Amino acid sequence: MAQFPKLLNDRLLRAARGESVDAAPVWVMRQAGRYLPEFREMRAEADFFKICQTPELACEITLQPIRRFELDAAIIFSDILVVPQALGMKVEMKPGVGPVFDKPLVNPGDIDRLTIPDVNTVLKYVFDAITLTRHKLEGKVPLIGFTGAPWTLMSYMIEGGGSKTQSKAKKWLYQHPEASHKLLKIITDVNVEYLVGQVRAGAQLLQVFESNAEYLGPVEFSKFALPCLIEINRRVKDKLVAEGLDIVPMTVFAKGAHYALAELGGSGYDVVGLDWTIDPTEARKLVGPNVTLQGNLDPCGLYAPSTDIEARVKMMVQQFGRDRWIANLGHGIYPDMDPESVETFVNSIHSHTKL
Ligand code: 1CP
Repeated sequence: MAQFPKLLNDRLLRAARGESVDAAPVWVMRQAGRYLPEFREMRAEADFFKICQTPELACEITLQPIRRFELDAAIIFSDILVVPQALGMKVEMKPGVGPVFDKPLVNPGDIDRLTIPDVNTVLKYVFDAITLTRHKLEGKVPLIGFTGAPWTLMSYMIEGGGSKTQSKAKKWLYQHPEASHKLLKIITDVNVEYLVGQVRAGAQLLQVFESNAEYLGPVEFSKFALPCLIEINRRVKDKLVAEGLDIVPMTVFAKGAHYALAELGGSGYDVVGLDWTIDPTEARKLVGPNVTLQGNLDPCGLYAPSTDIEARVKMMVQQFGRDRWIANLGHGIYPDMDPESVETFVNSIHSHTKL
C-alpha cells in the first residue's frame, strides 16, 4: 500500500473505536457541496459526474470545506449513484432536479440488463481520487470513503430518481421478493469490492448510507436491508484482514430507522449514525454502550441564529456525552445554508467538549 503523510488529527478514528478524545470530533454530511460558493463556481463549469470522474476535481472539492473549517474529517467527493452506473445504468444529475436514470429497472427480468463490473477498473477513478486526496490532505484529518446501502441503491435503480413514496421499489419487495433478494445480492457484492478498494486506495473510515431506510418498517428492514448491511460490514473486514490491511471503522447511517436501532447496535458496525428525529439518550439505550453514535443536529437548526446553534450544541453534548460520539448533522446540509453557521457548529462542538 502507498505511504501517506502521518495523520495529525485522529479524533474521528479514536471516537469510532471507542477511545478517549481531547474533544469530540465533528464533520458535516454533504460538507463538500452547494452551500459553498467555491463549489458552485466549479459546478457551473462541469457536469456533476464528470467532476466525480476527474480525481483532481473531486480532490479539490473534498478539500474545500477542510480549508474553511476546523473539521475533523474529510469525505471523498462522489455520489452513491456511481454504483448503479458501474452496474451499467445511465444516470445524469440534472440541476434543480437531482439524479435521473434513463432506463430504471421495471420488471425482475431487467436485472439481466445489469453488467457485473470489474470494480477495480470501472470505479478506479474513485480510488484515484481517494489516493490523491490522502496525499493532498497532508495528514490534516482522516478521509472517509462511502457507498450507498443495497436497499437504498435498489430503490434509486427502480424509481429512477428521488421519490416521495418509494412505492415502485417497495412493490418489488412485496411482489417479487426473490428478485429483490437477487438484486440486493448483486449490489452487496459490488459494495464489498468497492469498499475494500477504497481502503486499499487510502480511505480511513467507511460510511454506508441507508438513506431510504425511512420508507421501510421493521419487518421489511429486517428481511431486505439489515442482512445486506451486516454482510457488508463482515465481508469488508474479513477481506481487509485476509489482505493484511488494517481494519478501518465502519459507520452505518440508516435514516429514519428508529425501529431498528437495537439491531443496528448489534450489527457489527463501529458507529451508528442518527437522524435528528431520535433523542440521543433514547438511541443510546437502544444501541447499547459499545458502539459510537454519530449525529444528530436537525440540519435546519443551522438556519437558527448563532447563539441558538451554540445552545443546541450544549444540549447535544449533555445528551451524547463526550466519548463514543462523532458530532454531525442528522442528514446532509442544504444548499441555501450559510457557511458561517457551519463554522459556529464546528467550533462550538469543540469548545464545549475540549478537555
Ligand atoms: O458528503 C459529502 O460532502 C460528500 C459527497 C456526497 C455524498 C456522501 C454527495 C455529493 N452525495 C453523497 C451521498 C448521497 N447521494 C446520498 C446519501 C446521503 C443522503 O441521504 O443525502 C444520496 C441519497 C445521494 C443521491 C443524491 N445525489 C441526491 C438525492 C436525490 C433525491 O432526491 O433522492 C442528490 C440531489 C444528489 C446530488 C449530489 N450529490 C452530492 C452533491 C454535492 C450533489 C448536488 C449535485 C449538484 O451539484 O447538482
